Amino acid sequence: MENTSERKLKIGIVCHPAHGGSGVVASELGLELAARGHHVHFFSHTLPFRVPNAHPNTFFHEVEVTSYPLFKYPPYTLALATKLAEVCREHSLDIIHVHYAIPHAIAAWLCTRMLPAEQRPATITTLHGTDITLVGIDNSFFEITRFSLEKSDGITAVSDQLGEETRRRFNIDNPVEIIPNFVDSEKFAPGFRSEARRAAFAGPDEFLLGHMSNFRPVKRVLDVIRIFQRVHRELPARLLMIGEGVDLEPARNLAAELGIMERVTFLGPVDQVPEMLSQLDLFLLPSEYESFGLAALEAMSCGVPVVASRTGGLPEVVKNGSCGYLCEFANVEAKVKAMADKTIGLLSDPQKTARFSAAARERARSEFDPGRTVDTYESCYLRILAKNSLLENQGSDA
Ligand code: GMT
Repeated sequence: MENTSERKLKIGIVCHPAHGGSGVVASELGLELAARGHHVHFFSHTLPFRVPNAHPNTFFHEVEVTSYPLFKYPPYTLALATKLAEVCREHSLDIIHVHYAIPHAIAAWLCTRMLPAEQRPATITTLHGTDITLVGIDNSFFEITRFSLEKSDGITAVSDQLGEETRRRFNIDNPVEIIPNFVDSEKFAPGFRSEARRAAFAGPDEFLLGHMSNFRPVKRVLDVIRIFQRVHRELPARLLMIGEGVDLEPARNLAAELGIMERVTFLGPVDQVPEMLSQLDLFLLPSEYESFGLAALEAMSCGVPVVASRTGGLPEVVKNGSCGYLCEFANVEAKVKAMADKTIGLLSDPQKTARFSAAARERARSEFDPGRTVDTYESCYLRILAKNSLLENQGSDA
């Protein structure tokens, strides 16, 4: 196998740029690849929030969609395919790596159809979760998602569970390679914990619980409030809510209704994620589904134990009983109670909390190392490029 460091690639990375796991993974991966000397071209309608404005070896291509009164829904997918083809022509991209299948995988395929064979990049689709489990299986998207996966030269998924789910629901012939997400444990470190920062959210004798997400219904943000209410009845505690989304207002309203509003800080989306996460004593993630749970991993890397739902790929990230607890989702009331009980039990035992905190940090550091993950993506790229060039040669020989 070719040594990955020998060949510098031109890689297009397509993602949803807003605060959300798939955009974070795409951005962090792109920055790691750029640090290894590859040329990384990001494509989106807005600069992804973790990508700095000017950064060595990275380029940003804004996808602009012309609106016209005829269009109720301006066709972003077509504008993206056009931008991809334009940049492929200009920069001879080797690879287009799309994150989140919809609508990126079909845009990548359209782009390859617009180019002559010798200019066509290889296409790789990384599945992140609801592109398979929710949006992708919806009738309006199922066929096109299946088709675009079959047309991708490579498919990866962020957890074993998501890989299984993809095979089960889409019955595709292409293999799905599992490449779990990663965290930079130097950036997401407990060292950011400071009395001064923490004092903005909780007193010295109060526990600080936290949650971070895009506040979509699948995250069960209202359950975070309900769990916290139970915890706060037993322990002096405060809650820090990071992020925004459709369930932000309902979460505020519920906190007010339950009379705990002054104990909860709604911080909105923040850029200094490690600085905030490392102030927490415990991270809550009661989601209905998580293909992976990157926010939980980032909290663990900051030395914060996690109490989460036993769902999707979360058991591959959070080890139950050592760096956190996982609770069944089947019955919401029971889950809320179980998660509150686990939180109270853990925080009431300072030695256990310290053990869990150290184990969480150690697991994040040793099992989800960026270097190893980026090596795997590089090998995946080279293998697909080699396969495509073999097929091309066979085609020209025939
Ligand atoms: O599927 C989504 O909701 C979108 C996506 C995102 O952009 O936030 O989240 C998914 O991808 C993350 C990164 O791989 C995973 O950590 C999240 O678990 C996953 N979300 C869900 O599966 C609900």
